[in-house]
Amino acid sequence: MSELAALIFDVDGTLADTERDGHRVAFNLAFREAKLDWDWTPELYGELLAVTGGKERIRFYLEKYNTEFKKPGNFDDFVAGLHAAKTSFYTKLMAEGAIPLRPGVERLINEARDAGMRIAIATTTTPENVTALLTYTLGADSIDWFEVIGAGDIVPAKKPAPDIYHYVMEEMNLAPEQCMAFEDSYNGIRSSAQARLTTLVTTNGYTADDDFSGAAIVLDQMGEPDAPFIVQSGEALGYSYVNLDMIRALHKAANA
Ligand code: XBP
Ligand code: MG
Repeated sequence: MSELAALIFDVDGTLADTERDGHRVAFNLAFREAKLDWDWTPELYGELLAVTGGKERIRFYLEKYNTEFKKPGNFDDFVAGLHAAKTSFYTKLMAEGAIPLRPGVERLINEARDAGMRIAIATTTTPENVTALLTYTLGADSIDWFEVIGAGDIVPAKKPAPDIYHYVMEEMNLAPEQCMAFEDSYNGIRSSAQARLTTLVTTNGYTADDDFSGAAIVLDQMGEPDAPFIVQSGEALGYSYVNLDMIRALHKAANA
């Protein structure tokens, strides 16, 4: 059996609850700036999350929810421009400290670093967004803690395709059985499971009812010593908050 060598984290929904009060708000600010009357409500945004990637999500919205909109001739540039504005608004929101890390995330990352465990990121979001979130939560130095930050358009096929996990593992020269993935959504678990990774899921408001088949365990959060997680499916092996011992035990059970 392979020993656990690395933790690979998804970002949105896993490290921080960024979708409703971060990405969604930034999209709406970009729409307003472009004089578009589009309004992505929290409910509508939950449906738009079916598609990963901001540019892809804008296209999906126009194809499915706003078919009356007359697309400009230079449609690709139009989408790219809107999305660039959205990224700028999003990173400003992060700089204002709009979104904290989820419970247990900072503790687990620190524990992993202290133990010499390798850490990396596999996300569909734009690289600048990852840098901004890390900088304004863990500090600018934290960007270098992650050996690989696989993000955005670095792979053409975003989650649920497994490509971003393949990219990260290839960069780290690791096999799936040496890694543990952390995800929060249906598209996320599809991606990590297809890459044959043992995956710990923490759900959030948008993903609580998702299908997490293939996950080693599904929790409501990582939890803290004084604020235990709730198990949604799987076996917590006697643990009440996620720490490195629990991750090693889950990894061992899944890869036995
Ligand atoms: C979440 C996503 C992203 C963000 C928006 O990815 O699907 O598209 O919602 O970011 P993950 P961009 O959970 O894998 O981190 O607008 O930069 O694409
Ligand atoms: Mg996610």
